Amino acid sequence: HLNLPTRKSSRQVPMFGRSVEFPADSLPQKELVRHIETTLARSLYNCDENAAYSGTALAFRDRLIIEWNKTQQRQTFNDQKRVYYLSLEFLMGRALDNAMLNVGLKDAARDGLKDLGFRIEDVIGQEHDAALGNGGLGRLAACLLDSMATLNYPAWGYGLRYRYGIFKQEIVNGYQMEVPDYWLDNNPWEFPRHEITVDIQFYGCVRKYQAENGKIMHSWEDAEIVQAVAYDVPIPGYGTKTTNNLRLWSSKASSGEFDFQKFNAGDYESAVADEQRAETISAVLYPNDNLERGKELRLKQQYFWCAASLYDIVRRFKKSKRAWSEFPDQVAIQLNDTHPTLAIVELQRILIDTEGLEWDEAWNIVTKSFGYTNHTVLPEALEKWSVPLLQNLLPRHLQIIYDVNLYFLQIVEKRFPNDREMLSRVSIIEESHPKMVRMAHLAIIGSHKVNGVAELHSDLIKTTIFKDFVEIYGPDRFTNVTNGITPRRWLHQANPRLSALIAEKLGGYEFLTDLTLLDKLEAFVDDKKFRTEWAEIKSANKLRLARYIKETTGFSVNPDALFDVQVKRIHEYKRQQLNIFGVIHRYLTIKAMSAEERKKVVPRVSIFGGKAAPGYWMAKTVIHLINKVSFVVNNDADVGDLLKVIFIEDYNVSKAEMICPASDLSEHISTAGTEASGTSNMKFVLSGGLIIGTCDGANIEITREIGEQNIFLFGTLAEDVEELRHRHVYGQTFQIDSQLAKVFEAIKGNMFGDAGDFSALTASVEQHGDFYLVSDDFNSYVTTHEMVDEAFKNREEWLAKSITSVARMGFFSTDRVINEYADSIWNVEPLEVGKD
Ligand code: T68
Repeated sequence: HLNLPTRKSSRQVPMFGRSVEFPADSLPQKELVRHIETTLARSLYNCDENAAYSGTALAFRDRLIIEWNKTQQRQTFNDQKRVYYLSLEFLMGRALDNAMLNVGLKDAARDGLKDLGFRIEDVIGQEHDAALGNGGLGRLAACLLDSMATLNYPAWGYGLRYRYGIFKQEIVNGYQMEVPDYWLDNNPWEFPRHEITVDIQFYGCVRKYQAENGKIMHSWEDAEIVQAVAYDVPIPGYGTKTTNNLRLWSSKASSGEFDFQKFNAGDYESAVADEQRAETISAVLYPNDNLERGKELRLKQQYFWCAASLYDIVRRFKKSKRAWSEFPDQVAIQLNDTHPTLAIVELQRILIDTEGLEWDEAWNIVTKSFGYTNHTVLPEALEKWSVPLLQNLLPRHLQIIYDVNLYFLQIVEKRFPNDREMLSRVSIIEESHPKMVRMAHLAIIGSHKVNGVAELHSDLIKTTIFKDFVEIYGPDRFTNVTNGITPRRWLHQANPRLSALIAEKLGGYEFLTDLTLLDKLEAFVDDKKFRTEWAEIKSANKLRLARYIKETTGFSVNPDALFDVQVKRIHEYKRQQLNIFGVIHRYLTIKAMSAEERKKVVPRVSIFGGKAAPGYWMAKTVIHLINKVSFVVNNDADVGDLLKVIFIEDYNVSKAEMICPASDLSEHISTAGTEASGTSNMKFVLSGGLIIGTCDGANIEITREIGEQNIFLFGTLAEDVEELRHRHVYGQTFQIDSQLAKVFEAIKGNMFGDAGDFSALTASVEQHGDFYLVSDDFNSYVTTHEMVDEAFKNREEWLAKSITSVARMGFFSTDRVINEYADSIWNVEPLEVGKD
């Protein structure tokens, strides 16, 4: 790092009609002005916020590039084992703020921008989120990259460079509308590498031939070719020079594809159509989370990205001229869910078809190299691809899959003779019509380690969906790595004042790279001044959110009310419907109160945010109901400040950075056993918010760390879910909770507009077996919220819980997560900076 003193802003420079001389120690300012005037060819006289953003980004980018080049050189020269993180999603959010904090010159940039007449927050706000992901899975990938760089691991991310990220959500008359997110114009954070291209094959057929040595070989022929072009994104670490690489592939017609024959024959249109078809592969991110739909284009995306990444990884390995047997000593490939499972098959194909290795030797290398992370037990989210689809698109891969399956089933048959049921249960091929390839089975068989993302989840996969595989391989193939978050973004960047207050108490910012140091905060729980400042920071964060709500929705909320937040993808299993039914119950309760009773009510703001998959009708209905309730409640003068309901449009990473630090309470209320981990629960607690939640995912470990007295748990336990579901369907009578029944009466009485609009929501509970146990958990949910109200009345107690919880969150850093992956799955060492 350049260790430059930060400059006190010596004088204000008016925006217009000035000549400026910049002090020499204001490097960012000098550099950004140079970029505005030269790179952007703009004069300072017409420099708007957007140009100020571009100039600042370019100035910081320059610094990253230098470290990035050095890091890559050092890693190449050192030639030790590298990690390759394959993820179809990287939900990066904004990069400038992160770059400024990592380079360590944010204060200097603030001063420099101020001199030019800009507030740094406004400039940061100009950046378009890089939103190449749906939710938790994509954001986890981004947090892991941050930690790998910070801990100096030689690591690459590989993904797709979608032209359109996750859609932008607009709420029109209470309904979600989807608007395309074209984000690539003026993106200073990516570097096209037009010289790094890979030809990717699709379709065609397989030819058997006899090689010179007499061996029978296979070649994939007459395939269509699409070109993959690399785009690189620098990933700076915090407090280190290490700057790793995220390589995103973009699809392009290969020069052969843009058919000059056709072109010259005057068939210009069809030549261009071919080109567009190739570019379609990386055009759009699929907007489903926890649902698989089996679309051919999605499969094309997966293979395109896996094949390009594998080619790159193999090319890099081959430069070292090592024997193939050393591949697993040089390469660890982690599969973020089953989306990259074809990489397993592709590596086997390269080794046997191109490199001429024997099957067993190749397969041994493959399984030693791969690890697979599972993120869900929901059956509708487990990937399956139809055999005919694969046969057509990737004929050679299908053959290899069948061979892998055959050898695997032979082993199973030997160990469990005569257990035919077992064979059909664990087979990669599901014998349905059409036959389907079960990607999770392939991922398990092709990896040396499989991990879940929280303790309960890792136990569940071992006892339910992957039970047979535990019997076959033994328990050692399965492990747990509980998720985390990067404290750089989710504490230091999102909540700078809290970070500064903690640093003041702990005597520095070391906690940002060793989060367990937070435990030293407990010593200050009773420190009056500290508590006051802590409370003041929360208030300021709430005030900022209140202003944002006013600007964007027009509704005024009382910043002293309890801010109760649920922001995440909208999904029935996450139970936003439980939350909004609870809000309606609260509204009805207040309406029925006397003036005297109302004086005791703790004012609340219920805040929702999140996107529904465009084709997920139930989820869209939930959004519609929230918005209708919001309209009715917020315009009811009789209720006033006692209750407000807000839906924040277009929830994304940068909004999360504003929302998390502003919550008093956040909701993580999935039906027990359905949420693999959850990571926003960690973000809220790390910013001093409390949680209401079920015994699900990482909530359980959060409870263990922070203490039961500091969290509001409620609801059915995972072990009881199945029995209840069974009773709902086969029991004599299904009695809906009486308080929930009143909520449904209100909805059916058209209190929130046409009841017909919401009949699917009530029917799902009353008529369709209440699969998500909304009725079963309703009473305990409402009662627990009453406890929350009581607790919030005692501000001092609440503050103590808040501080204690933060102090005990050390475990949930992705730094810990990465070290666990490195030790127990990848077997990689950091490459110490300055030791080359
Ligand atoms: C989430 N999964 C889990 N999936 O739901 C969450 N799925 O519990 C966990 O904390 C998080 O992963 C990180 O482990 C997802 O976010 C998806 O977004 C997704 C996208 C495409 C296909 C399937």
